[in-house]
Amino acid sequence: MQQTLILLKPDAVQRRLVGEVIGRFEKKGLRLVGLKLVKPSRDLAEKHYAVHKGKPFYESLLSFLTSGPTVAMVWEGREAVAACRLLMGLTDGAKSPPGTIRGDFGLSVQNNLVHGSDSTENASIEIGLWFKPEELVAFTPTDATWVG
Ligand code: IDP
Ligand code: MG
Repeated sequence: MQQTLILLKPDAVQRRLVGEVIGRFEKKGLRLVGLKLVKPSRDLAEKHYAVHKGKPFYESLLSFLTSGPTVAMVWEGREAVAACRLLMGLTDGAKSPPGTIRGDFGLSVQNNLVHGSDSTENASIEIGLWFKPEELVAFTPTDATWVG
């Protein structure tokens, strides 16, 4: 079963959208296996966004991610990586379709509420950055045979 790292970035917390956004992942049928509130250090933010080092928005992105509490989560389910990316929408809120998290709640490119791993390889790396193995809780949901 695939796992993916989802972050509710500081804008989602500040704008009180945590419950709304978590509800979308829950209702999709994904199962929550890890959850915590983190004020990311510069070191953690650098590691998380290492692929963007050198880009014009890199420093601003790090300031944004380290500016306040972020909700870090691991969600599990069939095709969880792609399913979560579809729920999130496109990077730019202004271009993201209605019905997606970014399309429904923002216009910004940077302050786009949510992060989701973009591949199973990156999911595994990112989960390792944000969570210790003992912080993830495996369980079988009672509706598993219905939801998939
Ligand atoms: P993604 O989050 O949709 O995977 P990435 O291209 O991996 O998008 O970029 C990581 C994050 O960097 C974005 O979610 C957004 O917060 C920020 N970002 C991406 N492109 C820009 C940009 O052109 N200007 C400002 N911030 C950006
Ligand atoms: Mg990305």
